[in-house]
Amino acid sequence: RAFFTPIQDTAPPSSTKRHTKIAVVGVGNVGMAIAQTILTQDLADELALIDAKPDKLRGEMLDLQHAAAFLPRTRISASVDYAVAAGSDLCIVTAGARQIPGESRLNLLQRNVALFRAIVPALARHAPESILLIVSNPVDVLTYVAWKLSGFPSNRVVGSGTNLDSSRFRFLIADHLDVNAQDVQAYIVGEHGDSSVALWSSISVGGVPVLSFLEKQQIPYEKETLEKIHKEVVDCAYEVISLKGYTSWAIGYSVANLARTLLRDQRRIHPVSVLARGFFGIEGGDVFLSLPAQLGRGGVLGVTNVHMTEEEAARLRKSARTILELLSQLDL
Ligand code: 6V0
Repeated sequence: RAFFTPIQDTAPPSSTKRHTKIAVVGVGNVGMAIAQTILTQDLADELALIDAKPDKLRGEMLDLQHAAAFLPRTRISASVDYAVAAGSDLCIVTAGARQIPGESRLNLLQRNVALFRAIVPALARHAPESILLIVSNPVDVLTYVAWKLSGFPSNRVVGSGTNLDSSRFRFLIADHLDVNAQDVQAYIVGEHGDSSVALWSSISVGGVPVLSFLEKQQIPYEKETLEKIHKEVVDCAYEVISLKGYTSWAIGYSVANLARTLLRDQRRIHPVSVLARGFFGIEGGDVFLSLPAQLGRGGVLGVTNVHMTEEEAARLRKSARTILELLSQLDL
């Protein structure tokens, strides 16, 4: 006897919401923070986890599955075989090698490129229509690598880039002005890392442009305070890592936020790593770095013509040169 008595002729109407599947590669601190945020925010019907360590992978899968009674219904699967990602709409890559003490950044990068050679073509084969969202560091370089290895059009390859740096920036400005971070519009662009660029000239709070407001009111503001806030954005990742060993919660929320915009076609603007050649005078080759981009179901829909001072644009081009320099040393 069936537990459930089916009612005949109940084929779902054709307008039923389509099935959404997300694959997360790498179930370390970052991958799991992303996975759990995706589950609590009900962003997918199906979540596929992939890692190279089968025991850790199965343990994490079971642990999440055991929360089913408290979560929106999501089918969770896990495998070391990329076939588990078949048909995914979004593939999030967080797999990365850990730095060996004394290892150069370039050597670590080269090892991550080797990992990507195993990961990206496999994802592209099993989920050929998906959007690739790269989180592993150095994220701008690895997003370029993923674009090359996938053969995907550039609008379907995005790096989480400075989305996280920008939310740290908004938090610090909000804290300084005692307002809500959600009312602060502020972007960090360029490289996710030391050469990132704070766009002070375009910051607004509740629609009020901050710098020109202060200038008009002849309120003296200290350039030093502004620079201190940007420096804090750059340094705070190092601080979290030195205190707890890794960063996870903020990157988890930030990537889940990107997943929502992409899969639900929210057309919101996020500072993320996109193919930036030709924008704001960036030249010298194909390079991925963060610009405020409009995202939706089609991936990257466009780049915002955000206001930049000549100094800010010059810093952005310098940031591009830093990444291009790394790319030129890569053995791809
Ligand atoms: P972690 O906890 O070491 O997890 C990495 C995971 O990747 C482990 O579970 C590994 O088993 C797995 N892995 C390694 N090789 C493979 C492979 N070939 N295939 C599948 N899985 C593999 O690291 P953590 O989760 O802390 O960080 C992951 C990556 O995210 C690192 O590169 C970080 O630098 C990067 N971050 C990027 C941020 C951003 O803003 N873009 C922010 C935080 C961390």
